[in-house]
Amino acid sequence: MERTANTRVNESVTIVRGRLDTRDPKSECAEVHRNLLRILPRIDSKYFYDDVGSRLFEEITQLSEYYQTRTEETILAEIADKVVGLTGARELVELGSGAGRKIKLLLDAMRGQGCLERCVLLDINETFVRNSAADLADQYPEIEVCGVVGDFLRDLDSVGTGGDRLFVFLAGTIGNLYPRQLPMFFRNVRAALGPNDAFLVGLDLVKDTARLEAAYNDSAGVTAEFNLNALKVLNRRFATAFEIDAFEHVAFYDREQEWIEMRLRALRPTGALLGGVREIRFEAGDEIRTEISRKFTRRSFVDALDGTGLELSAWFTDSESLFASALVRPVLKNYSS
Ligand code: SAH
Ligand code: AVI
Repeated sequence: MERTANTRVNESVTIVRGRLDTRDPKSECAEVHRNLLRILPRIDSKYFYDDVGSRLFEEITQLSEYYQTRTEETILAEIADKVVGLTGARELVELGSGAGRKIKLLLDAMRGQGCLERCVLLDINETFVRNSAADLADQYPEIEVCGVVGDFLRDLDSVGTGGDRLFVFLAGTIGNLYPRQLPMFFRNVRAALGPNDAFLVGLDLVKDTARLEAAYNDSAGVTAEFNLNALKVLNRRFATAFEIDAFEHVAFYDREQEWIEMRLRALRPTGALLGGVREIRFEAGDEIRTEISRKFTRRSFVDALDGTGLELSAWFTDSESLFASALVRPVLKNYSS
C-alpha cells in the first residue's frame, strides 16, 4: 500500500488513515508468525482483502450459491425508509465498506427524507476506500464524504465524532470475528455512538448445512481462488514463500460452533518461511484456518450483545429467514431510577 498523508481528494472527499498504517510492521509480522505456529495454524481473514481479493469478493457476491448479498439488498430496500425514520440519521458510517454499493439504498432514503449530510467509509483496502468514496461524491455531490483506511477492530476513533449517526456493518462481516473478539468490538462501537446514534448489523442466519456449505464451495471456484489469495498476500507482505499450488480450498459448516470454517489443506509436503529463516513444514492433509463465518440466530445475537452497552432495537429478516438486519441502540441508563 502506498503511504500518503491524509489527503483532501476534492472539495467533498477526504481520506484519512487509522492506526493501521503507523503500526510497527515488525509487530504485525510477529503476529502473523504466531498465528502460523498455532496447533491449528491460522491466517487472519483481513489478509484476503488486497485489490485482487476485494475484487474476488465482489465476484462472490454475484454467485448464484452466495445468497447473502442479494438477500441483504432485498431487506435493505424494504427497510431503508423505516430505519431512517426511526433513527433520524443525518450521517452514515459504514465499517468494512468494500465497494460501498448497498449503502446507497440507505443514502437514498436519507436523501429522500431530506436529512443526508455526510457519509464515512472505513475499510482496510485503500484502493476500495478511495474508489468508493469518489463514486459516492459523484452520486451525492451535496454531501461530505470521508474515507478511512483502517481496521474496524482498532480504528473506530478515526471516524471522528458527530451526532445523529447510523453506523452500519453489512454483509455478515460481523460473523468473521471470533466470538472472543465480539465483546470488545461492540464496546468500541458503543464508545463511538452518541445517545441518538444507532448501529445496523447484517447477520447471516443459521440454516440447513447444504445451503450454507454450497455458498462457500461454489461451482465456479471463485471462493477457492479468494481463499488461496490469502497465501499470495502473505508471500508478498511477509515473504512467507508459500507454494500456492500445494494447497486446496476447504469449507465446511461446524454445527456446534454455528460457523462456516474456511481452511487451506496441504496436498503434499510443503513449507513456508517465517522471517526468512525459520521454516514451518506442512504434511499432506495439514490445514490452515483462514476464516470463520459465524451464523446467528436472534437469540445468539442478543446474547452476544449482553453486557456491551448495546441492545437490540429492531430485527428485520427476509421471507425465508436467510439473513437479518439488526438495528442496535446504546443502552441508555435511567439515572432517575
Ligand atoms: N460492506 C461490503 C463489503 C463486505 S466484505 C458489502 O456489504 O458487500 C468485507 C469487507 O471488510 C471488505 O471490504 C474488507 O476489505 C473489509 N475488512 C475485512 N477485515 C477488515 C478489518 N479488520 N478492518 C477493516 N476492514 C476490513
Ligand atoms: C465478508 N464476509 C461476510 C464473507 C462471508 O461470507 O463470511 C467473506 C466470504 N468468505 C467466503 N466467501 C465470502
